[in-house]
Amino acid sequence: MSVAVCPGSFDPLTLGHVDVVRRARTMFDEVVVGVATNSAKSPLLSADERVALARAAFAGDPGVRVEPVPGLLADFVTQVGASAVVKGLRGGADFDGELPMALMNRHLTGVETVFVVGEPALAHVASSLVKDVARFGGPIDDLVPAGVAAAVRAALDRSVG
Ligand code: COD
Repeated sequence: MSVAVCPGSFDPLTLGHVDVVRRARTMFDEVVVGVATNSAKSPLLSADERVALARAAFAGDPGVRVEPVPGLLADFVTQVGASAVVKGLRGGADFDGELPMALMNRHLTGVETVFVVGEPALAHVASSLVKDVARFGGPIDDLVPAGVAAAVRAALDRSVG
């Protein structure tokens, strides 16, 4: 059985992420969505919230499961028996950021990274922009799976709180 890991910080999960995971699932028998820590970012949502929201979003997708990544992604990929990491690209800037990570993950464990081109209609959808729109009271419900917008608003309320 072919297994791939789709990792991200998913802070929050967006429809862009969902699109990438579903495209990965067309190529692999099982996709493990790995909710990881990006040490360059300070998350708004807790790891538990990000895992719970992703589990709800993919509850109806056979062959997709969601797990926390406790440490190094390369170790997690080995632990779940995946043959590849799948990442999504919106454009050249994404590739520039992803290339060093792909090379480092291959250096660490030999795992290959496969890039999929995301849906162009979602190319503007980024977690950082979604949080920024929500922070200033804009609508984000059509950019994220059900339940995510409310969780983002609640976390923003807590953070100013
Ligand atoms: N269309 C297409 N792709 C998209 C879209 C969209 N609209 N939105 C997001 N994506 C893609 C991104 O390009 C990325 O590939 C993926 O979705 C996840 O995005 P984010 O922003 O949720 O996640 P990142 O980039 O913060 O994830 C970085 C990791 C958490 C994966 C990385 O830091 C990591 O592996 N951390 C674990 C510790 C580790 O191993 N560190 C060393 C890494 S070499």
